[in-house]
Amino acid sequence: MKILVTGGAGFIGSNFVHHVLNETDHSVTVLDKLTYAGNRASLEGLPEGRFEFVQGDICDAALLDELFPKHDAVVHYAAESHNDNSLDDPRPFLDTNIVGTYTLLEAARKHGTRFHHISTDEVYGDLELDDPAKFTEQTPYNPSSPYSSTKAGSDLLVRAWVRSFGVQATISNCSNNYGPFQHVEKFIPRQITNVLRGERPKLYGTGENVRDWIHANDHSSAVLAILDRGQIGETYLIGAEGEKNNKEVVELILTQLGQPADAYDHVNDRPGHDLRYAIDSSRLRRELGWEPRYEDFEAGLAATIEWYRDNEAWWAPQKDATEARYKAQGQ
Ligand code: NAD
Ligand code: TDX
Repeated sequence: MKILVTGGAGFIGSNFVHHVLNETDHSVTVLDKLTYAGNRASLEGLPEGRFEFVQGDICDAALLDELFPKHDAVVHYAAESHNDNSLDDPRPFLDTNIVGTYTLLEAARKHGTRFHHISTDEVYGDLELDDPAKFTEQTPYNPSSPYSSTKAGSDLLVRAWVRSFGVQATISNCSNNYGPFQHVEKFIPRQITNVLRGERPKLYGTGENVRDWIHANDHSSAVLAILDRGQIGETYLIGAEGEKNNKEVVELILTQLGQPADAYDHVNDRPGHDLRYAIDSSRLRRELGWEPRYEDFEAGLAATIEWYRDNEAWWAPQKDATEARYKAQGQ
């Protein structure tokens, strides 16, 4: 297959591109606008004959008309992805997440292209800390932030284009990813790079908020399984039983880096901060036979810390501007 990967210079998209080129015979074209979150350096050293990079915007219908007929499938990762940025300026989230997804769906309809839409568990809102239930494919949509509401809107567009126009699409909603190539604005890389620079980690509010962590490579293997064997029109939840509260994660990072576990600061909480996410991925496991390979979070975190230690040249150029933005928000 020839796969067009939107947002392939971002965190999870670049992990997917490496995964596909390592694990299959498919070839890949990345379509990426290279916003502040995209990094060409995340795609270095890939086999030339099977990999191509196109810089461009998913809202550019004429460019999509050129690219779609040359590909068998499109996997759509491109998005504005950071909740804090969406609270500061929601507009780019509407443009890329809503209008961009609409533009891609119209191209998929016109060219009859298989389409896989990457989404998030945040479309379901949040859970109480002691709620025994987890999100399933049947959980009603209830997004909280401008980011998650635009992702929810994009999911609904995909469902409508399947039902109304017969577009050959699937959707996946995944929990929080960690691993190499994640922008330092996000929680885990921010804290690792703070400690590596001699700064203290910054915990929003009390730190009791729970996220359900999955390694980006496990997300990639799940997406490949859905592309291969998923049922058109269906939604699959992706998760790896990785619930941890933010305080526990910061303490692990500090300990693994040889610091006292309490050497962090509490900073302003995120407005509207979702309390807890938890994924029930039994449909994906049962119907498509998928299993996560990186189930030991502490080992995965240690490897991620090593990656940031070894790749300061990759993250250092983003760090000062990111911290300046957070400082202005008291975070
Ligand atoms: P990211 O911010 O690291 O990367 C986004 C990429 O999209 C960047 O390379 C950026 O340049 C590109 N992009 C942005 N706007 C574009 C446009 N208009 N045209 C073309 N390219 C554009 O994001 P990420 O964390 O890798 O997330 C990727 C996808 O996975 C998103 O759809 C996100 O909603 C979803 N997701 C993320 C997580 C997570 O934990 N990070 C969890 C579940 C789902
Ligand atoms: O400095 C910080 N301190 C802190 O306590 C930052 C940056 C975050 N946090 C908290 C907020 C969240 O409870 O850590 C948790 C994780 O924060 P983020 O990394 O911003 O992720 P989150 O808001 O949970 O969203 C992520 O997972 C779902 C991705 O960014 C989304 O793209 C994805 O859809």
